[in-house]
Amino acid sequence: MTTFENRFSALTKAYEELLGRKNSKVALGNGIYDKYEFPILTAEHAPLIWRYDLNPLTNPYLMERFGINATFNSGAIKFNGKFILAVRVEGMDRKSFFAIAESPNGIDNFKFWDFPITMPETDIPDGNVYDMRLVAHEDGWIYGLFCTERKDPNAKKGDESSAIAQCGIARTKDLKTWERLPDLKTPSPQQRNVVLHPEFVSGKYALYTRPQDGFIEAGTGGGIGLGFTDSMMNANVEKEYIVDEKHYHTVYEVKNGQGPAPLKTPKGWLHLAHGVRNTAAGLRYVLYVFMTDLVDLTKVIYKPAGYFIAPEGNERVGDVSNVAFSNGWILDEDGTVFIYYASSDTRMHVATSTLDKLMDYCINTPSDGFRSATSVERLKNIIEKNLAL
Ligand code: M1P
Repeated sequence: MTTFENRFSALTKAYEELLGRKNSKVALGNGIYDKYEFPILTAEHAPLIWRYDLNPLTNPYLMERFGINATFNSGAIKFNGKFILAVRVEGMDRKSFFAIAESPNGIDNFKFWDFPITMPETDIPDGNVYDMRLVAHEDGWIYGLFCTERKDPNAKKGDESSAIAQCGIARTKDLKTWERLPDLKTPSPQQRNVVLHPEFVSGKYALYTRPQDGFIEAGTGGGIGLGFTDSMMNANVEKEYIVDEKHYHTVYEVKNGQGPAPLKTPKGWLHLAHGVRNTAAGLRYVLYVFMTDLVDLTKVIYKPAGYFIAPEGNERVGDVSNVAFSNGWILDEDGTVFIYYASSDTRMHVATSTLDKLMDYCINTPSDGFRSATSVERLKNIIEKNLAL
């Protein structure tokens, strides 16, 4: 056998084994959700037809021609009976793009479609695009809202890092053909983590925003905001109302951001968000949940203290270590919630729960008292009740 034939046969075998691998729940868990043994998508899940020129004449050594660095921060939707992720795929050239991966059961056998998404551009080309939130809006379109990043035109000579992040908007009916709409306009100089609410609110589109001063720092604009626009064709939010603020000595003291679109429950809208705090080892990103009023979307009605999902074990290590990030979840017909989260800007995982469990967690977990003494009081309350049983 030639070098090409040997490598092709070994690569195909390894790839098929990876895609066919069954995933199982990690034993015991915390009663709120179950994590799973394996990541659901890694760079190695990228199809061989992406990574290699498979012609022995032009690639006799069967070398990688288009290296994939990571597969993370994915939007999610159930579509035609399949669990669909709009994955942030990052090449070795550091550019991110979107590609659809689908699974029959939501926990394993995720397979990329042959072609990545061809995302049309606006008049100002995107430098990098990432973190798409997929939302089936009641207007009949599926929207993909994502971050579009471009070099800051006012960057000083020699500054090749300063960038401006804004919210790109596209819509589709089939997840294959995408229509790009103008970027969102808001009063904030930068925007990331913008998410479309799935229902009209008083006839308007509602958008969760994250006003921020700089490319990295949320600064004075920190918090998850909410704004309204008459149309998505020229989306323009004139005022942002802060729904969930940053707060001293919490897991979201530096910045936070809405995850996927909230899920409607009988008791309120259920939100998944990420919170960021600083440490001597750098920023730490964790996920937390809260609920807002069904009518007044700016009113937080339940918010458990602390984090819901944090990076653990191998999840803690990657390109940007100590990060858990989510921009996709799926509520299935039977009430199961598939929570898709990425670890350390490197790979995708799933955790499963139910709408009932998540509501119970939100409503019955004590909220943050913001001081050590209040945490001790909450703990004593639980202990006393248990000892009285
Ligand atoms: O590197 C961690 C995350 O950083 C950004 O999130 P935020 O805007 O909240 O700081 C994003 O670039 C995100 O993609 C990334 O996972």
